[in-house]
Amino acid sequence: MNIDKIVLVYPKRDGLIFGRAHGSPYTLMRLASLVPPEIPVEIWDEDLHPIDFNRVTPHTVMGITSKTLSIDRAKQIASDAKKRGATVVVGGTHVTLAPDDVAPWADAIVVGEAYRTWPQIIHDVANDNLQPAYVDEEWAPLAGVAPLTDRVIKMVNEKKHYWTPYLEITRGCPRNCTFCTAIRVSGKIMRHRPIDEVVDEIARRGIKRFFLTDDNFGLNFRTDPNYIAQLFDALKKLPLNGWTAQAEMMVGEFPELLEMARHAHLDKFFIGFESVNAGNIRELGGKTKGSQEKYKQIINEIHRHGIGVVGLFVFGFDHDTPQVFEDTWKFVRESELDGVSVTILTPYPGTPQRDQWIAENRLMPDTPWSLYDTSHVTYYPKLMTVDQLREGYDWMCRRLYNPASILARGARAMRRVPLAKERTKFFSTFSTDFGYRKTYSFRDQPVPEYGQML
Ligand code: B12
Ligand code: SF4
Repeated sequence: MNIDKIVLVYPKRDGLIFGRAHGSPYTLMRLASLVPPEIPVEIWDEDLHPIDFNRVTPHTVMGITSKTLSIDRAKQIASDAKKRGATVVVGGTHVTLAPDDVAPWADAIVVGEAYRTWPQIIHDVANDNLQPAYVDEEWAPLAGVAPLTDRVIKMVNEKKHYWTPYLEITRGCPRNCTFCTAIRVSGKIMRHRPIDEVVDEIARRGIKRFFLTDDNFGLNFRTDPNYIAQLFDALKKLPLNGWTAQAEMMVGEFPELLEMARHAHLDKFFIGFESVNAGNIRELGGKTKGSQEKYKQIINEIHRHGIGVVGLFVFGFDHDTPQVFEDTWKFVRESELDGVSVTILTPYPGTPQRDQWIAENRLMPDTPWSLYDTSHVTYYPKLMTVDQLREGYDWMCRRLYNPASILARGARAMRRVPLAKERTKFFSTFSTDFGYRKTYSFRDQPVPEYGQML
């Protein structure tokens, strides 16, 4: 087939916040960079603009990225594009976790990573030889893989259209917490991008602040401190305003690296404490033991190095009773956290948690995938009723994300910021909690029908 253009689609959910979308379409930027220069490529982010199906032709290849909560929208987009004769390829998290769910309605599915399969797909389409499925779960080294091209950087114009640029430095997590998809989406082996490639990408994108896509950047403090030290040395020299990484709490045990992190402009860790209930340790992959005193010590230690901490908590584990909400709220009030994310445990396909609950017949029947957004209850909890979990979660969110609470936490966090940096840190100090407030707002909305999404 003669390809007239390749379009890469990010299905809508979040829309715009003050005229810009939440975060840059980093996955699609990396994939677009693999498209040979002679083929036109475009990124259609449905959070920015409605899809113009009039521009879809029988010579269009459409690649759609998928999360579980947006897979129904992806299916509708695929159906409309196929009516216009396009070839539709679907990749990403949901396909990787549940390929059989997508295979019936896509021309091709892409399971696992696509750094090698995506160029092959483009080649196969051009030669009328598209296969129904492409799988890459080898977790190959990241060196030299899909550097962002200048064509893509210019086309996306992150500064104009997006609040948060994303960046990948490492990939993978060996922990295998029962509820998490990381091991299947990013692999069990922790892999690193070469530092010079990371530095080059930041410089060419001209970004001053970013959020790492790495599932567990912090684990590298223990497993590969030399890489981390070299990375921090390199980032220290860049004119950055700040950056954020996901980590587990043991980063607090590495004071020298924390000090280097601060000089490398890292200003916020998202830390998965997951639960204040020590009964849940089996589910947490050995990374935390539910000890609140230990959590507080770690938060203090990280603060001591001038780095903020956003605490992530999940509700609805099998040892949780309604008491978990009070306990978490008390912990949040006492702990000086700079931001808080609370989610309802969600049995995503491909996780040990889902397998267990299927075996125990505890998944709610007929739950649409769009409710797999971590703020809806999709299963029958063990030690509370569905209503208790739902109402406890609402109670918690109302306390955490009311403007007064957000301002109080933000003001406390600002007190730790040196005067000279207050202007550049102001936005990031408050934006995390306000972002979670917006995410929680989906809780009250009815499930949209396909046609209502735009
Ligand atoms: C960045 C990120 C976000 C950003 C997204 C910004 C954006 N515009 O993309 C933000 C913060 C907004 C976000 C929000 C949410 N996220 Co999120 N997010 C991630 C994260 C950390 C990184 C994804 C990423 O960019 N990776 C780097 C890129 C380069 O790789 P990649 O995406 O894995 O893509 C590769 C392959 O999957 C494949 N591929 C992907 N798409 C396609 C498409 C085609 C056509 C092809 C060929 C290949 C292909 O090729 C790529 C290269 O190999 C992942 C965890 C992770 N590490 O994967 C979670 C993750 C995707 N998010 C998740 C969740 C649950 C959410 C939220 C529901 C959280 C919440 N409580 O609100 C929301 C949903 C919002 C929404 N509208 O979708 C889950 C998804 C689970 C699932 N089954 O769907 C993940 C896996 C985290 C987890 N471990 O549970 N998220
Ligand atoms: S440590 Fe974090 S990224 Fe790793 S498996 Fe557990 S929840 Fe997922």
